[in-house]
Amino acid sequence: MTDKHRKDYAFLADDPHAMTHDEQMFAGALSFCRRKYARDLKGVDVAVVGVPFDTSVTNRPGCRFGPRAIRAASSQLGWSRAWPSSFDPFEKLSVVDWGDVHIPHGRPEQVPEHIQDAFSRIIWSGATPLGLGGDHFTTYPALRAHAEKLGRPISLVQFDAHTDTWEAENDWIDHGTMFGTAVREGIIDPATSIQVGIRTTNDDPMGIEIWDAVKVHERGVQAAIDAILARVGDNPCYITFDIDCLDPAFAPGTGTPVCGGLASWQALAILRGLAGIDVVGMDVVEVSPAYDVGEITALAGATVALQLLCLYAQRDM
Ligand SMILES: [Mn+2]
Repeated sequence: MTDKHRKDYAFLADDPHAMTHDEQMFAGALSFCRRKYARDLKGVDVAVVGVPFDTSVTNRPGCRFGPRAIRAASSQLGWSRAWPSSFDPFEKLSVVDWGDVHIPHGRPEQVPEHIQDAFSRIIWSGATPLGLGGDHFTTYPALRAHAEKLGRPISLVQFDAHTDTWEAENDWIDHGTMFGTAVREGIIDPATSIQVGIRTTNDDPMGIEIWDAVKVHERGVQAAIDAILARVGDNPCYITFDIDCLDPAFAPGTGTPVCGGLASWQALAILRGLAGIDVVGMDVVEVSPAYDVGEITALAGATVALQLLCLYAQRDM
């Protein structure tokens, strides 16, 4: 007799390489793209990890609920190949949902260490983390974990409205200063790093190349792709996508929205154009569901995350 209760692939999926297309997209536990939850990462290529932390935001909070919202929105992306890609990333990659990093309550000073430890566990197991924020500070301990494994500074490809390199003390827990700290600490290599979509003023970009949103709008998607590929070259890179890179029309649900940003189609086209880049880590951050409308932002976040998986699947091209 057929098992009538074989569904809910978040628990029961038996093949981390295959996407199942016969589960109702509104049902089941909220794993990323209906992937199975797993902490055993043997044979796993990518572990999706939520980082529900938002107390380093400078304006509107709420992106601690981002991982849930992205997982929920991602459930409708699992039924078909990631359009317009010519392959299914889940056939090329074994992908699981690792669950969320434990954020210690009442011990904010311990949060960076907790996040770094989770990313280190994933990285040293041989898998690659795909982080779902959380505010953008959460990228900093992830970068630390990667740089430690690489044994050298990592190249950063940052999609963002803000540079996040503003001046602060090194132990500042702040979503607007951590990339400045990362440059000073030798975690990021600024000479091979680039920021795309910027539309706030910062007099000291700390040696990182900036393609602000105006430049992307004026010169176009292909020019932005060329600039990123030229900047990063063959270096291993971390792609971080702050959802506020997108215009508030495409991503209203975020803490520090800025007008004049990229359309979601521009950002997705740029990501697609990076096929072959040596991506070793990636995240999507700053989705804040309380300010979202009709899940626009969560869906954008989930779609970007899926596009990052496609990119990861193409890194050997
Ligand atoms: Mn940011």
